[in-house]
Amino acid sequence: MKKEFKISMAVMALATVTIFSACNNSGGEAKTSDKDSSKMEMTHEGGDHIYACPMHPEVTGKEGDTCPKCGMKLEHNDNAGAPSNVSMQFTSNPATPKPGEEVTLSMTPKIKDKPTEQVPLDVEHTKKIHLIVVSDDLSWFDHIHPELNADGSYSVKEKFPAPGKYTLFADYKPSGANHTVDYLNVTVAGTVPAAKVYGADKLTGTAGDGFSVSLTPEGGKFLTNMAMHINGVVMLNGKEVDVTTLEDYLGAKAHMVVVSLADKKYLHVHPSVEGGKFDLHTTFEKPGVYRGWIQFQSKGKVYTSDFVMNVAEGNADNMKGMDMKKDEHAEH
Ligand SMILES: [Cu+2]
Repeated sequence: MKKEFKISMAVMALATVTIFSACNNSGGEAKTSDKDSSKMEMTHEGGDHIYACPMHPEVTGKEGDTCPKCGMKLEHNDNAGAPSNVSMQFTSNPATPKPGEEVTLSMTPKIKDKPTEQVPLDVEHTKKIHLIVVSDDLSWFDHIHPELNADGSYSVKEKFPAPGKYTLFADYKPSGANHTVDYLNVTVAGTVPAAKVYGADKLTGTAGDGFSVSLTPEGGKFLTNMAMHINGVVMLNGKEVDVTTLEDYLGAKAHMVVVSLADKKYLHVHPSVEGGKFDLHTTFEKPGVYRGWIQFQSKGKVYTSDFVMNVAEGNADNMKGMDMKKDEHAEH
């Protein structure tokens, strides 16, 4: 976090300079400790298959294990745990755009200490880079996909609506290495408008054309220190939609991103489908205000619903209640 902060300060101060982001965030999560990675290597040398969480590749284990961070079943993955030495060399042109001005965002994956080497990226969810863009107060969100150019860079055009700082999460996977999220910044010129202030949870988000999505955290509240399950129901004109009837968007029935307001921590939430509803799992590491955006597709059109979640510190008292609910659920 300290490094990211330094980089964002540098971007603000030297917005015209290309910033080589030196920090690698594996899925925005804490780095694998040396102890864990040596354990992983030994397992690999022993000829056993490695199982890793699809969303948190640093979490490895054996077949049948589940990820303590999100509750997903670990999947066979021989690449799991391979450290990513890759980060995005990023430029925006113009470097300090005006509100509403078209900006070209360019990024090139670079291997540390090998600046001339081209870095192939795997296609994930039908794209090589998912770029999530949010305003500093998280009142504005966009999800775009830079496309590969002949020179090995990826670029995409964007228009930022208002002055102020924007955080860009470049979500990608170098071939043979870990899933990576780089945190980039663009500062838009002008007087920054007052930041949006958030109050209570907003768990129903309208999406246009009569669509809305409602979230319900299992156990009734959002807490840290536990794998959260959140139910997501899609409604169309007041009637529940079986989410299996939605079209695939980027190779899945929905995509969800959650970002913390205070430190812009990026959580890619994996929505699985259960009984015609979404079952979203994630882990909140710190208490505070989070915003979420879920995106899905119907009749060729992409819809976005947005949410406000107030996450409390999970402690012995409030988690006890959650466990009871969980047990009830398990007995069904
Ligand atoms: Cu994407």
